Amino acid sequence: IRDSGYTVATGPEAETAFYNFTALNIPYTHPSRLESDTLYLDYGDTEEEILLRTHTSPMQARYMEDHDPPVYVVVPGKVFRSDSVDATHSPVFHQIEGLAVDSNITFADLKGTLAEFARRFLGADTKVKFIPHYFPFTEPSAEMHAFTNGEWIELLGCGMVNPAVFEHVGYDPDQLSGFAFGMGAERMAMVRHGITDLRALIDADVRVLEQYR
Ligand code: 2U9
Repeated sequence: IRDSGYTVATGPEAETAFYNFTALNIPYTHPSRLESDTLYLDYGDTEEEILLRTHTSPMQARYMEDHDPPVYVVVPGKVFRSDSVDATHSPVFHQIEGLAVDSNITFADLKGTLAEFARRFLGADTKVKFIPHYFPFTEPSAEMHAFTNGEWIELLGCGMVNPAVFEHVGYDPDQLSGFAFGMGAERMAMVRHGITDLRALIDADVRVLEQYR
């Protein structure tokens, strides 16, 4: 992406349970694997059952299988959740996720990269803070919050890639480390432009769309 050194990769919206869940250290008993929380196209109780991806992360797993490290990749795309539409939720939305894997990646690289992203996205004087969180695919994990327009807001999730994920894609966790991050594209647009209802982005009212360049 422009001068950052990351390549952009895209992948399938219909995924297998292996890439959407298992490869990302989300076990069979995890609540998000239940039929009710995920939209299955071919429900089969196997790693090969087909579902609409709930995040773009399966593509980073595919990317690591197909490319030797180092990896610096960003994956944008459509994702699906069993949610009803309201001002801040949608069953279909977009994520932008990133992954950096190399021989000596540390949490300092994560902080520097994502702080620079916040400064470019929201303005040079933007402050950020990292708050501990939990994701199965990263350890440790955090939320990054940004101070903008006089208030702290949650911008994205991030963390150091869980060694269990490296095992699943055939990378050696003793030789490699990495960081990953994920954000909701609609949410980022809402934060940047002060949009309070996500539905403004999909109603296709030109009076709304004409306000944003
Ligand atoms: C691999 C390894 C690790 C991707 C990550 C997040 C944190 C995250 C959510 C934010 C709001 C998605 O849009 S949202 O609903 N995402 O917080 N995502 S780390 O970590 C990965 C991905 C792929 C192989």
